[in-house]
Amino acid sequence: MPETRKRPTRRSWAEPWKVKVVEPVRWTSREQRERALDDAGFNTFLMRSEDVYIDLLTDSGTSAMSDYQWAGMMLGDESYAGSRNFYHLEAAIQKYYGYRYIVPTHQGRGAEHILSRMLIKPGDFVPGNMYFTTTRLHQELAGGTFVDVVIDEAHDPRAWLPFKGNVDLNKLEALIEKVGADKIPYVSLAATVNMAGGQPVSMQNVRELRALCDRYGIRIMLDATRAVENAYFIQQRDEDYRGVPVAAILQELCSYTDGCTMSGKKDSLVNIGGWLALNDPALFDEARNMVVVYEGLHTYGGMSGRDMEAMARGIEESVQDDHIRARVGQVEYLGMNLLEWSIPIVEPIGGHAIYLDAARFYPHIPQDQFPAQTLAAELYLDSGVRSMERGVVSAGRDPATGDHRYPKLELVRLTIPRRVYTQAHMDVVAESVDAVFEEGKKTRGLRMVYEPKYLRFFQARFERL
Ligand code: PM9
Repeated sequence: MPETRKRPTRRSWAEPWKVKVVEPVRWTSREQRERALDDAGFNTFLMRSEDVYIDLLTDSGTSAMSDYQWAGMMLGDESYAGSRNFYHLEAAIQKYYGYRYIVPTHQGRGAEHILSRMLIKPGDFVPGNMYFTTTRLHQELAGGTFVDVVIDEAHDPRAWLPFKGNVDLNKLEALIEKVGADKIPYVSLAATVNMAGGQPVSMQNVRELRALCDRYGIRIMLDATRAVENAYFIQQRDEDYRGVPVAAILQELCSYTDGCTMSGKKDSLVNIGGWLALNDPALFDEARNMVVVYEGLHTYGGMSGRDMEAMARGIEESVQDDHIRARVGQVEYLGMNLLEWSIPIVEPIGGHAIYLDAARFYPHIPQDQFPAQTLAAELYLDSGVRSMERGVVSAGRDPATGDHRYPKLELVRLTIPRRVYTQAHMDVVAESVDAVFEEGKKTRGLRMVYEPKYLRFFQARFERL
């Protein structure tokens, strides 16, 4: 062996699975993409997936299921009432999340709807660590007003904090003192915080939040959609949790809360499904009654038996340390590539997505000409990569004034589905983002030509200025 032989300086990790089934994706020409974007009114939600090459619109319902989950699909008990798969799902949630009572729903917003209708009265205030689109809308439809109590740094894409999703307890206490605890049905705690870039909350923060809420007799309802990813960040970033299994961290995190809403389409590795979990038997009774009105019987809540089985098995897989490490690791891989090329992204890198800072891509485009919507369109035109606007369009209008809400963050989300794409796909994405960044100054903004009443980002249409 030559003495000068060069050796790698790193030891790489790899995904804890191998591919058994593949789904072809289609490369398109620039002309095809221009036509597709035009037909979709410059809104990536209105595109046909056939026209997309690499789909980073969302990690919601887009995961690849394992052979163990697919095997479970064959064991679906499609009885109207009392399906055995419901009991498996209930047991998995009780075991890994630790809540006592489970109400299944068709997806996360079904659970948000029931929770909001049950607990929020007109005139109430719902504090939370940054808004999420569907969550806030259900709070508003129930007559509540969402109040942002996340730490200030969460609104700054450049602030580097290990737990940038934390609740600002001073802001929360000031709100309680101002409006009174009886006007606050619960604190809406997200882990991780999607709109801030997939940023986690620390265990210490949640513990202190519990103590504060106990002093005032206020409930904490967790949005557990990506709580496993949050638990992983706690393991990685908090000395006290080094070496503690993610499953144990998740249990502890949930133990400080009174219940959760859940979109199983994310952490739980399924294409559809969700739940509402509660510890209070009286609330459970009410939710169980309500679910039959809006979702389905309390032992299916809008899901088929096979979907519930896949979710029960997905939950078990989702809390495995090697799974979650590879999942977040892939997001990190893409983000590190972009940072190396000085592309402006939200830092630190979050759990489920890379967020491009559209404000720094296009400093010449004012926010009412939709820089992030523009960037998502340009990225698609360059390479067929589909992403999602998370800026002024997503923020919607203030129900009181009717004006656009102008969020501090004007972002485009490159959301990585779980167990779907390879490192090579991530390389293609990074190179396309770089090409679009280079073209920055030449890019023009958009005008909105159609705006639906609710959650406008899903269906609004735009034209180039
Ligand atoms: N999140 C996402 O792409 C899908 C719909 S919005 C584009 O990020 C949180 C934190 C979510 C979430 C959905 C829901 C609603 C609640 N909380 O989509 O109804 O990220 O299952 O969940 C989406 P469902």
